Amino acid sequence: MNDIRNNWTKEEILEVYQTPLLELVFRAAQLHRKYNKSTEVHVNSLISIKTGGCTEDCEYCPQAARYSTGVDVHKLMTVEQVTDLATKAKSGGASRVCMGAAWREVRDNRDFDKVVDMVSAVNNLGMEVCCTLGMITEEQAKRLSEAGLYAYNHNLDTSEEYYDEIIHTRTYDDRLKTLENVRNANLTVCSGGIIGMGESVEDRCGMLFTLSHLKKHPESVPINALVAVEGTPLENQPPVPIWDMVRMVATTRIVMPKTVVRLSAGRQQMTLEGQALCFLAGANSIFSGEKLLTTPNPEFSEDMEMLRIFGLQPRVPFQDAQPAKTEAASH
Ligand code: SAM
Ligand code: DTB
Ligand code: SF4
Repeated sequence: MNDIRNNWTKEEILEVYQTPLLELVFRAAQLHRKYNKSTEVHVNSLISIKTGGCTEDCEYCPQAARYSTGVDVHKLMTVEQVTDLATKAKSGGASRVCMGAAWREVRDNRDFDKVVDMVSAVNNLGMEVCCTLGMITEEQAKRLSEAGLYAYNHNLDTSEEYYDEIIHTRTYDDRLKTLENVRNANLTVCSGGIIGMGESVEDRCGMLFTLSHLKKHPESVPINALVAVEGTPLENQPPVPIWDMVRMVATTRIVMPKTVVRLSAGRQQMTLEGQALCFLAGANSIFSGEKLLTTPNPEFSEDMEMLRIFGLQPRVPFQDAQPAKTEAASH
């Protein structure tokens, strides 16, 4: 049977998720080796270019203005601040920088002009650049693409059915529209979600169902374990068991064999052994560096040591890029 499919049923995905654990890991590992260079890991670094004070109501998020989480609000960074941080990330071993802003959506204003400048500056360092700025129009996405943007992240977060329980200020269709705009601008699509928000196993599989039914699978799928931040409505959620993370990673790998599966938020709470199982199950990307957007994360040196122990190598940037976007890398 063809492994790359856009016609998975919800029942099939659930059956995969519920396969006995080690069988599931083995099957995912086989597909991972068939479609990807299994010794390589994409190392990405997050820069929170605009932090906190967000108008939106996403129950997991420490940056929503309506929750008191103690996050320091910062206006948009300068291009210099971003290039400095990106340069440090590059020397730490990162090949991609993901710039995140606590915005509902992109607006055509001076702040956006500045983000466009940040994108070209980081692209000129020879790094892949990703942005996550909330909802975006096709025209805005094209502008970023022309400045050298490589990927745009916009998560579905959860299933269509569970979505309204968590996010109250924009709809699932809004999210899908943004993903369509990103695709139409010829950017690569990064979209995944969070587990541990009280959703059912069916919801986790439902999210993978929607992602796998997009016209083209996202090039990368971040799987976040909820970081339960004090002050958010989800502060008392119990930690995600490592077995759930392994199952989610393996199921994502099987449903979308070629996609880059990113072990995203929640690694600070995971053991090395737990992460090793996730890599075996097909994870091939991480966020590295002491902070995610606002919460702690393993430092570059710790992660490089982890990869060394596992016999994995950080991947060099731009291997799958279009020629136009590789210029900076070849200089
Ligand atoms: N404001 C933009 C947006 O919402 O699209 C971009 C930044 S937002 C923080 C990016 C993603 O981070 C969210 O969609 C969510 O999946 C993830 N995220 C936010 N808070 C999280 C948390 N506490 N634990 C795990 N993931 C989280
Ligand atoms: C993604 O899926 N996870 C990252 C990135 N994309 C933007 C963000 C995780 C944020 C975790 C909570 C925080 O540090 O604020
Ligand atoms: Fe704002 Fe994004 Fe956080 Fe939602 S997830 S509150 S849009 S920063």
